Amino acid sequence: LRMEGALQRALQRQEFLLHYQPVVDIGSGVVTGVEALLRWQPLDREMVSPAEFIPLAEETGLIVPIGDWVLATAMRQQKAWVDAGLPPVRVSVNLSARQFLGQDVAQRVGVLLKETGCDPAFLTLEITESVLMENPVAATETMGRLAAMGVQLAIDDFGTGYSSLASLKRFPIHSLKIDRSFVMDLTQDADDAAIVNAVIALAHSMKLNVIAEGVETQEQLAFLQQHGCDQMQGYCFSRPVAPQGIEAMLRREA
Ligand code: G
Ligand code: G
Ligand code: MN
Ligand code: NA
Repeated sequence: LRMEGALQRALQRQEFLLHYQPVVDIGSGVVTGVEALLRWQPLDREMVSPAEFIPLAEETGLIVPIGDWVLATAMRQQKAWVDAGLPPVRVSVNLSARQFLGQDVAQRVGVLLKETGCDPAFLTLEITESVLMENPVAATETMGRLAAMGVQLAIDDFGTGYSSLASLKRFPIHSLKIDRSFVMDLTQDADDAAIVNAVIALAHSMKLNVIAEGVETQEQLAFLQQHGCDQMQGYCFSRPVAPQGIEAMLRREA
């Protein structure tokens, strides 16, 4: 497989980078956090979207070293922003199935917290609903160890999988992220509006923070605001940007 070799070389050649998308408090409009999103910039070609290479990286297992690089880089960045005197910002990192279930991720995060000086209280790990439901018992155990270190946990793409309310209650999580597919047609589709409302109510009844993803329009934003959603991310506020772009936003707010 040519792509597999290319991905392997990309790590060695340091062709990966992270962009960060602001997560905004809906009430105040303040940037409270960022989500780290992987980018691949080959030397002499156009940027490759993670949608194109993450599935292959998952299949081949390369997602483990790549994901480890993402985790370490995002944690170092969080510390660098603190050291630069910027207002504290929560950094969220996506964990893949293999990273979360196939290795001792809690142990690895513990090592990286020491190595990077990242503040665990400002680190969130995002795990998709489907990954959690692949092995709810192991997931609960791993999440418990991460939560004990002070790291926060979020369920990503919420609503696209099938978590039971019982397991949702057992997971030591802090946030639910409403999948972009429900936000997209929120203002046209009554079913999507009902689903979003139900997820907000569910999250709040369990004392969880709720974040809407993929918010593109003022109408969607107004709906989410009216219905008590806590935070949002999406093109309507900002696309994912290079770290310097985040720094500029945080300086404007400081
Ligand atoms: O940023 P973008 O929309 O291109 O991301 C496409 C997909 O890749 C999304 O589903 C996103 O969750 C996933 N993704 C982006 N960065 C990472 C990462 O660092 N690790 C994992 N596992 N998935 C990521
Ligand atoms: O799976 P995950 O939620 O981690 O993926 C986030 C992906 O969604 C990223 O690839 C990011 O670039 C993309 N994204 C972020 N905001 C928006 C948005 O407002 N609209 C659309 N279409 N995509 C978005
Ligand atoms: Mn995510
Ligand atoms: Na998502």
